[in-house]
Amino acid sequence: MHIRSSAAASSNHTMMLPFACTSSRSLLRLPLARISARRCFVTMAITREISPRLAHALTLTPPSEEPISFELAKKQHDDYVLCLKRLLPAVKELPASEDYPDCCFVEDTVVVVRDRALLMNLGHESRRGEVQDMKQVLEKLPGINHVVNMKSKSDSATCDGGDVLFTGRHMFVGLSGRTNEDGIQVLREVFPEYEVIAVPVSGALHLKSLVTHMDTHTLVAPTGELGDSLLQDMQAAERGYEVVRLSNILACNVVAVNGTIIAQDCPDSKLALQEAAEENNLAIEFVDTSELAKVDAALTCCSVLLDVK
Ligand code: CIR
Repeated sequence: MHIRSSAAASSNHTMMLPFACTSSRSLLRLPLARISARRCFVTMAITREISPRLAHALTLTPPSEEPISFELAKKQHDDYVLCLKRLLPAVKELPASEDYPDCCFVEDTVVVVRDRALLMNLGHESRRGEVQDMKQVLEKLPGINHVVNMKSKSDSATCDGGDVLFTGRHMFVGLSGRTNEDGIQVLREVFPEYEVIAVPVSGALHLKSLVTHMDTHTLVAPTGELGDSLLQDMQAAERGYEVVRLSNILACNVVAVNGTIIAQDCPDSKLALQEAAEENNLAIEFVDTSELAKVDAALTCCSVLLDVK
């Protein structure tokens, strides 16, 4: 019961119970085919190189004493892209932009579900121009049949892709400093076949800074009250999610790709994640993007994942 042991790190174990519901035994009773059917399939990723002006990227937190190192950030980003290349048949890398210090955080620019792409009107004005290059790429991509601009649907709507957690069954959207109610309404309009659930976000930049998914039925979320209230707002248990609880928030941001999860190499959560991956019949690869975390970036933000035929 490894996941329960990570859950036990919560400050409030009683409240945790509805969400700490994965156990080796319950999963072992599930046929392997059913576990495999929960995997997230991806055919392609889009990434973008780090801007030479990364040092000017937005930050919520005061800049750390140690300034961000472009070289180290680039190496960490390159390692992440290499990892994607090992797992995916295609990775399209866009060149960096001098104009947009945050340009490598492509996840924020678009939400894609199969052949439909919704270009975001990003919450921070300084990042809005990043969408143009993504638009050009998507419009030329075979398999993408609809490219819609959020701005064309509503003038007041804003949303960052980092707030959109699409598990394959539900679309949870963070109501954050970057994403507003009108933005969530546009998502409902463009993806009407999915339930779009607004989730208030505090204490982090985006919803996915706090919670992500390993597969279509398993979330990764922080221990403690922060995770408890988030999971309650998401009605995670009622919607049939098992949850891996980790004490390190950065480690809760994982990327699910074709039966493998890519995760941050955080020593305090590594073992719990490894055990959780194994219990869910998933492989795991660890990377380090700690330098990008200095500008509030998580792992998911460095790619747009597509399932195009
Ligand atoms: C920003 O504040 O917009 C960037 N410095 C970080 C964006 C990270 N995006 C993400 O995790 N989805």
